[in-house]
Amino acid sequence: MNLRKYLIMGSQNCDEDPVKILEAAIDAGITVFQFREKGSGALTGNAKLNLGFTLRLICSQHDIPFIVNDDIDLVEPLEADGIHIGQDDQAVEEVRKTFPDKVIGLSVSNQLEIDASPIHLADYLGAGPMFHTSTKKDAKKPVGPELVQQLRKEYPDKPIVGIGGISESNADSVMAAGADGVAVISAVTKAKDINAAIQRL
Ligand code: 3NM
Repeated sequence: MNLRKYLIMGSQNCDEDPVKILEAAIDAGITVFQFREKGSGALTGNAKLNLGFTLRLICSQHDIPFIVNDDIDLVEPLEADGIHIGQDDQAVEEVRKTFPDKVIGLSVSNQLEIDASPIHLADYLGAGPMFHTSTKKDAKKPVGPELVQQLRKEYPDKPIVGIGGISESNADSVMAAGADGVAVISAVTKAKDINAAIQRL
C-alpha cells in the first residue's frame, strides 16, 4: 500500500461537504484514505454509516485504499481494506484474528508503547503526534520526527507514517526521518486550495 499522502477525515473535520473534499483530495493525489468519524460533532448511527458508504464508494471508484479508524463494526459493512487502531482500542492480536487479510495500522507514541506492542502483527505504524495538533483533543505530547527515526532504526522494513500537526512546512522533516508517508487531517480539510496543499505536501 502506498502510504505517501495519507488523508484522514470525518465530517467533524470539514467546513464544507466531505464528499467534495475527498474528491478534490483524490484528484490532487492522495494515496490512501481513512474514515475517522470521531470526536465532538461527529455523526453516529445511520448517518455515520451512510457517509461511510458514500466515501467508500468514491475510494473504490478511484482505487484508493479505504481504512476505517478503530471502528471494528464498520469494517464489514463498508468493505474496508483495513483498520487503524490506537493504543486504547481493541488489542492488535484480536483484530488480526478477526481480520486475517485486512491491512492493520497501529498508532505508537513512545518507546514504552513500541516495546509493549505486537509490531509484527501490524502492516504499518502511525507515529505521533509529530507536532502540536489541535485536531485531536486527547493527543499526547508531540514527539517530533525523532520517533520516526527511532522506529526506522528498530524496524527497517516496517511501513511508517508520521501523524499529528503535519503541514506543508514540516512534512519534509518527517520524510527525512525515514517515514514512508505523512498522515494529515487539517492540512487538507482546512486548506483554502486543497489541490495546492496536497501538491506541496
Ligand atoms: N492521531 P492534524 S494526532 C488522528 O498522534 C490523530 O496518534 C494522532 O490531525 C496521533 O493533521 C491526530 O490536523 C490528529 O494535526 C491529526
